[in-house]
Amino acid sequence: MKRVITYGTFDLLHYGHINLLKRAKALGDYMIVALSTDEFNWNEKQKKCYFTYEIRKQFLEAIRYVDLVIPEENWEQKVSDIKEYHIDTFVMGGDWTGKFDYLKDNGVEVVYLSRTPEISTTKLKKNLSCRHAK
Ligand code: C2G
Repeated sequence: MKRVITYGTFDLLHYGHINLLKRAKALGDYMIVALSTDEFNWNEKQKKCYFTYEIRKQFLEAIRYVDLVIPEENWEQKVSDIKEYHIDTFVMGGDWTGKFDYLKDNGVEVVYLSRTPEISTTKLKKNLSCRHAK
């Protein structure tokens, strides 16, 4: 059983996220998503999520490609996650290319998948707020 892990905020879930999760799952048999907590998002990524961690977790757990959702609370946990969950493949979108190559030293394959170009949570928020203003 090949085990895959990926990390992210997944706020205002959109087809770019689904595209990523679908391709990541295709790399193995069991996929874990480490979902950024509200505190981690705010303190480390200056992201204020529209949906709380619990709601974002519910969304992800409803996706057929996702087998388990765990909290992402800090940048450093990736090494221990890989050990604790016996991960074979670590996957991230292309905007992170090169940033996690060090994880190869822990015996995992590191894969960066292309981002879906025309969609982002930031763009969604902007478009929705403009539409509301009219
Ligand atoms: N993504 C994508 N295409 C998009 C938008 C996002 O492929 N149009 C991918 C990102 O590359 C990432 C995943 O979807 O792999 C989740 O995106 P975010 O929620 O923006 O995650 P991010 O804030 O990049 O957090 O420790 C790693 C961080 O937690 C990653």
